Amino acid sequence: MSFLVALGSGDPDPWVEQFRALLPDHQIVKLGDSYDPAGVEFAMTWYHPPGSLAVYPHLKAVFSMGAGVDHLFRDPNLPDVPMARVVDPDLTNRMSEYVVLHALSVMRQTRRYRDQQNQKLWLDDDWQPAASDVRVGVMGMGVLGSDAAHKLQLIGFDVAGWSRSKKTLDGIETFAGEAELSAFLARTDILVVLLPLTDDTRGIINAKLLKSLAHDGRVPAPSLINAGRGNLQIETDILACLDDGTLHEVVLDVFQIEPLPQNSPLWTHPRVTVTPHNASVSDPMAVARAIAAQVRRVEQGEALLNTVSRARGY
Ligand code: NDP
Ligand code: OXD
Repeated sequence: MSFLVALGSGDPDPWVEQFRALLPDHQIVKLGDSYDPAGVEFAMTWYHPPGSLAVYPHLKAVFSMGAGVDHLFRDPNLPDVPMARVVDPDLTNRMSEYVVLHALSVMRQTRRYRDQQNQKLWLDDDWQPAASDVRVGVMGMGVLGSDAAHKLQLIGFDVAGWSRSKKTLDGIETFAGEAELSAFLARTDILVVLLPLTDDTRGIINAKLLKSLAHDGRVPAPSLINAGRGNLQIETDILACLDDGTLHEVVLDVFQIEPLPQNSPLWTHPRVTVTPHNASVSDPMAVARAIAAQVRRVEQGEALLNTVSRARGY
């Protein structure tokens, strides 16, 4: 029986080596090797070439190498087998670090003070809101969003979350679905986006949504942090909202096109922070161990963990 490493980009060899150590009773192969398709029972993918998983008659499960699974649904010939994604405490912690870092940085105006320092400018200015006065709204209250919300709450922010289904969380106001979206946005000074990219969420961060954030004078204007997926956002709308005062500051880890093209105005906008899709990088060893454990579960007749729903797209 074989385990296939199906990467559309990046070097598969370190993965092949790890899976050889973790699953010594399996033949570990990668796309392009010569092997018997009938022997392939499991595949790990990251942006596999569309159609490339459709040729394995005995495939039992597909594993996304990352937490996000939008790359799977690019493939119209995705095999009809159970799929799972990565949930890993290390990945979750790193994302929360990113979110807390940038929420604090926006609130404490580090960008402005850096500029003032560059100009040797000492201004008498004691407007510094307390975290409890700043309302953070987390869009996407799944594994990553709920951990980030909890850690933002520990810092003292006034935190709310929005998801598809209603959640009950201690001290965090929760909103669900389309019907409660406007109320969620209207109480948000810093919007943190940790949604998956699906048919329902594509382009959701647009001018209409950004104009619905709190504009009630609590902060100069609301700010945006997106570490979910680039195609959740309309970048021309974000730039226009920065320039017309709808938005104060923007932190983006993900972009409509990655790598971010050299001619994107986001690179040089004075109130935009760009990070290269590394808000939370997966530790390859932890990911490989988690996937190997999932293979063992299937082989022992146990249910897969962290499954992906085809109907929901995440
Ligand atoms: P989860 O599947 O655990 O959570 C997704 C959340 O989004 C859930 O709360 C879900 O609601 C909510 N959601 C989905 N669709 C909608 C919708 N239409 N309306 C409202 N809420 C919706 O995912 P994770 O938290 O593990 O990861 C989130 C995303 O983060 C990944 O999909 C990936 O794109 C991104 N990511 C980015 C990384 C980076 O380095 N930048 C690293 C890792 C992941 P419900 O709870 O009701 O199901
Ligand atoms: C992921 C990512 O989805 O790195 O894991 O973006």
